[in-house]
Amino acid sequence: DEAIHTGTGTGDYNGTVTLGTTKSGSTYNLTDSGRGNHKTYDLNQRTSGTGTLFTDADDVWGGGRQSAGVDAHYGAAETWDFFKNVLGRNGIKNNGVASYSRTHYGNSYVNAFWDDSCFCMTYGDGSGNANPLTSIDVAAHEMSHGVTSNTADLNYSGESGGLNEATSDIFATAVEFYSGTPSDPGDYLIGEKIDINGDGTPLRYQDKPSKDGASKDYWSSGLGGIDVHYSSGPANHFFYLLSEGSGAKTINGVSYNSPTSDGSKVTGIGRDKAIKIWYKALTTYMTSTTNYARARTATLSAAGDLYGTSSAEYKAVGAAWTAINVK
Ligand code: ASN
Ligand code: ZN
Ligand code: CA
Repeated sequence: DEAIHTGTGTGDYNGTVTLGTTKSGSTYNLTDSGRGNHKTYDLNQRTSGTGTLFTDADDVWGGGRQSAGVDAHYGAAETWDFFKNVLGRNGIKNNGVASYSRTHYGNSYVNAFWDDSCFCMTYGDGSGNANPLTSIDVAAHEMSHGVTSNTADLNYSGESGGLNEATSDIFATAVEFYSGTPSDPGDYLIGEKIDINGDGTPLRYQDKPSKDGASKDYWSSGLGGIDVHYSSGPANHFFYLLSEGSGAKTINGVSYNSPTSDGSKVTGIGRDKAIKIWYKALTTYMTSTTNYARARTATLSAAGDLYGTSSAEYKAVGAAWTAINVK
């Protein structure tokens, strides 16, 4: 006697949200049958296995150990809905089959990750000033690694590794705007809720990636030699410029000021078109060895398919790559 239910949950980040749950006997559990039976588990500080499926007596979730489960389950659901409703993709493999989420990994673990071998996402609790790693942009980032693995499969080193990382950041931002809870409205910052530095700053900035002290704003010939979380910078910057344009802008209370390598001005085409172009490029034109130069070609091809090669959208794609020194 298993039945689909809609619970409510309050985690650390998204206010009170609805959750896809299942009733088994007299107990509810975090199994989302409307989204491929996505399940969310409590690893109980272990670092292997799946731990235990979260259960609850009254389908009202949150507090204590459940809060991370609520946020992880919600983040996976919103990411699933974004890919389905905005991009027409039915799950990570486009076959309706869900991954699963594991929370409370290890002790004071300040990271989250996607793993191809388990087809699952895993979240640490954070430590010190670093909050649990279960904010929606982090969840969407990790789940999007699964999409990349099952499409372009960009090699996780060199320039393709930077493009792989940027792809996860780009979808992370798109999902955060799509979901848009009052307590975590959309922004072009990655991991701003985690407070990993203890001073309120995010992990990464898409309008001007060098604000993190390590990421690059523009392509240069040495880019493939640095960590993929820093060589992602120019592609994140491309996405910001294509979406919002260069110069100063405030969105949902956050101020941005995005520069260009050559002083050119870029006019944005909006996030909705930019994300459709990136997704089509990722799923149609990019391969495991795509570098920045070929990413330019891939996104131009995608923009041509979607909007025509004479369109303002096509021209903006070229202008945004030129602005980050990919010509
Ligand atoms: N959170 C990191 C990422 O998704 C974990 C890692 O570096 N593998 O990129
Ligand atoms: Zn990543
Ligand atoms: Ca964010």
